[in-house]
Amino acid sequence: MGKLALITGATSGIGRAAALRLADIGYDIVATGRRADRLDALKREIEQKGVLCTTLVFDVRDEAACHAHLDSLERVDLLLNNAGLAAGLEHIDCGDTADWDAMIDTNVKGLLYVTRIIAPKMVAAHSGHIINIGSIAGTEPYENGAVYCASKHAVHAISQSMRADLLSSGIKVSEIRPGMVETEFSLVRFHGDQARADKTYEGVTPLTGDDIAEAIVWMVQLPAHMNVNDIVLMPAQQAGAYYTFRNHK
Ligand code: NDP
Ligand code: 8X3
Repeated sequence: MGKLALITGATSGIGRAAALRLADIGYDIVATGRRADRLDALKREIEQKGVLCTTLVFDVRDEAACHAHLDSLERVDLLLNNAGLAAGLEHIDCGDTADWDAMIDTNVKGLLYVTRIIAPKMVAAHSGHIINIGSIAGTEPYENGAVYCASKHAVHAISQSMRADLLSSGIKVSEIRPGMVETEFSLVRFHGDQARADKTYEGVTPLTGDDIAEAIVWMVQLPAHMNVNDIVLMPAQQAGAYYTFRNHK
């Protein structure tokens, strides 16, 4: 029986790339997200690789939906807590509280709901690996990003605590904290404004979802006695939240 990876937010970006790369190394995939058509297409692509792909359409903010879709999973070897978003880029006095709710409810509470369901299964099996997708925003608060940064600071704290909590159960917990990755992230952050999203990557070669997936497949294939606690992955042109070198035309 092959290993099974559960990936939240597999309809796009990092999650989609990770699903494909994990399938390449023989994982059966459970791919989740809210967009059923995207998941159907991903399933077809993954099954051509000769592994199984199950798709689950639900919103990680809905705890009852998380239970309805995940309770029956018998075994999960790898949980990739990836579903997340930034919404808006505003000073604190101008932010939209609906955006704030979406970020906290998805990036923090959604990750917790899914983990609360899957971690006991791993504890019972005395094995498993949880990889949380954090961000450089999880250690570098930046102007206009108070709530996104707060949500990723929470992911950073939760990752460290859960690593300690699950240590005696033989479960690895890793966190990946990327800088700029070109996905649908900026389009979502700017509520569908493609021109503004494109500006984020102007003059820079950003990371891709596949770059992050490459780190994931490396991390999951390390020997049993080795764990990556925390890894920061950056474009070569970005040193931190405030330091990006852009090529000018
Ligand atoms: P994308 O927007 O391309 O992908 C986000 C994924 O999350 C989609 O599959 C989306 O699926 C899913 N998702 C969002 N909200 C929900 C929800 N409520 N319920 C279920 N699934 C949801 O962005 P990325 O791939 O870049 O983002 C993945 C993770 O990486 C996020 O946690 C993000 O914060 C983090 N990150 C991204 C960086 C970047 O520069 N791109 C840098 C650092 C971290 P659907 O809409 O179908 O539900
Ligand atoms: C995404 C990277 O710098 O836009 O988490 O916050 S950043």
